Amino acid sequence: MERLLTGLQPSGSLTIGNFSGGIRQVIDYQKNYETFLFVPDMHATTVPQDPYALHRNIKSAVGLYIACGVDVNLENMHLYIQSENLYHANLSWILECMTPFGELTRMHQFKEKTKNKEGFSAALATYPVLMASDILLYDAKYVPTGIDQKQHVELARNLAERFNERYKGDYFLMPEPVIPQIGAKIRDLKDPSKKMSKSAENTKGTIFLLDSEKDIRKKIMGATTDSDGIIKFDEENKPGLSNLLTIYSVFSGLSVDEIVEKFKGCGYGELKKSLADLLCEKLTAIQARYKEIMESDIIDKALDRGREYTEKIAREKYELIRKTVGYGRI
Ligand code: AQP
Repeated sequence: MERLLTGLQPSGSLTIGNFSGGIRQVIDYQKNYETFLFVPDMHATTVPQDPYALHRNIKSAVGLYIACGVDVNLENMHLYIQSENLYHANLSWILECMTPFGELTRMHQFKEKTKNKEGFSAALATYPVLMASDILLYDAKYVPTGIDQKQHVELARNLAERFNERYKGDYFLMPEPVIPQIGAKIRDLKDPSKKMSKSAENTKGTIFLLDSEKDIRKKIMGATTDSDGIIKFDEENKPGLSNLLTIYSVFSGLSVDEIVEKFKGCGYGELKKSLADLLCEKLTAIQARYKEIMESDIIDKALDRGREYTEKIAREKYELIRKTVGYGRI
């Protein structure tokens, strides 16, 4: 079985954007690939985190993966926490030594996350290398992701190629990003020029998977649209409305064309109300499963099994790479 790998950082509570770009794809592909689904908790500390909240968000993220439909009973499903495996950071160091600093500071996410900020951590520049390490340690062929992380998977490809060329061997497999056709960038509901983010300062534009029905309705009904009143998918001129149509498609399984047809001649209010109903139905079902999962031992069992399995693979790869670069004794 070819390998597929992805992770969602526990830097806050997961959003419908994280569902759309990350979790949804794992659910679609989980039966066909050996799946490595991890919690990249080390990525979350690129910005300051409250330790208790971080612990809580890690467990919550795993609970949500499972509640959304990740099947921990599949033998080929491996769930684990990044920081419980020391080889991620060790390989990252080796790769960092092969990465020009300028390559990191030119990245879109670095520019976005440091805009108008001072005193940010060096890790905001280097975390894409840790992400490359997360991927390359396991010879993952496919990396499902939203559009924002595509450039980071490209860095992982560059590093794999650079290492293989420098040390003349097939040490790392070239990973490929897997971007969904629809929903690769869910936008902020209040400011559709931005992507929806779990750590956005204004939470009115973000729908969290654990939001209450009241909040979901309020956020959808208050979403920024435009004033021409015509329901049409046009990301350039109608980014707010197109975003709502995209979210509708992700959660209903209907194509955007089918949704436009369904709401032909209706006002934006009608579309918004129907979308709010749909999200409330889907998210309350996820929340009910989540509650049961959080009260059971499913999470710990899955994480223990995943840690044991993935640590062995990571250790073998790291030992090979460590010797190849000349670390330690002959
Ligand atoms: N708005 C989005 N639309 C589609 N996909 C998205 N992803 C994130 N936001 C959207 C995808 O979710 C997966 C996990 O991302 P992450 O949590 O590891 O990091 P992120 O991309 O930085 O997500 P956030 O929500 O924006 O987190 P913060 O606010 O902490 O930076 C990835 O596949 C990502 O593409």
